[in-house]
Order: sequence, then C-alpha cells, then structure tokens
Amino acid sequence: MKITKTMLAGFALGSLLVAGAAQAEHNLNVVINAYDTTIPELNVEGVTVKNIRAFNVLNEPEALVVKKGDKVNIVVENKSPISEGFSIDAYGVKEVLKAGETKTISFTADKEGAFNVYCQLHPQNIHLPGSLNVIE
Ligand SMILES: [Cu+2]
Repeated sequence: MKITKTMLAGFALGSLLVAGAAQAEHNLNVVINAYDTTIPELNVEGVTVKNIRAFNVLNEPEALVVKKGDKVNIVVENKSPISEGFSIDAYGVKEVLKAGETKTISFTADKEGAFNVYCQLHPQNIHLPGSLNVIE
C-alpha cells in the first residue's frame, strides 16, 4: 500500500513537471471600437470651427501583457463601422479587419520588451495605438 501511494505521488509530481515544461498559452481578447465625439470648439491654423463631429478609435484593452515564451492567441473583434488595422511590427503582425469582422492572431512571444500595437490604416491621433508588453 505504501509503495502504491509513493508511486502515485511520483506520477503526480512527474505530471506537474511535464505540464510546467509545456508552452503556456495566453488567450487575449481585443475589441476595436469607434466612439463618436463632438468637439465643441477647435482652432486650426487661426480658424475657429464649432461643434465638429469626430470619432476616435480605440483598442480595448489598450495594453496587453504576456510572458516571454508564451504562445499568444489574440482574438480581435472590429466593432468600428469601417475597416481597421492591427499591427505589431516586432512580431510581423499586420492584419486588416473589415467592419464587424473577428480574427485570431497567434504568435510566440519570443522577444521581451514593449511593442507598439497600432492601426496601419489610420493616423495615430484618430486610431490611438496600444502596447504589447512581453515580460520575463
Ligand atoms: Cu484604424
């Protein structure tokens, strides 16, 4: 009986070690969304314009944090009424999502650091950039 228990404990420990050695998966969800805003007054090059309707596009959440070595799966959903881009140059990611489209982007986070996540289709003062932080 004692031997059996020891063997079971050994098997359990072995299983834990195997699980620990496997590549961890990190699943994230990002929603790209556009927000209507009204700018009450704006002065551009000496000309004042009032009640401008504008919109800003955000990636939510803005900051993504994963561990180095993780297999990262990012499900990106575009809720903006127009096509949006999703790029991470350091990982060779450059996707275009049509309005309403969802895509899964996968890569292994083998480089440590803070990387820009941005839309390659729009200026960064309209579609605000975010970050991918790969930590040790
Ligand atoms: Cu955009």
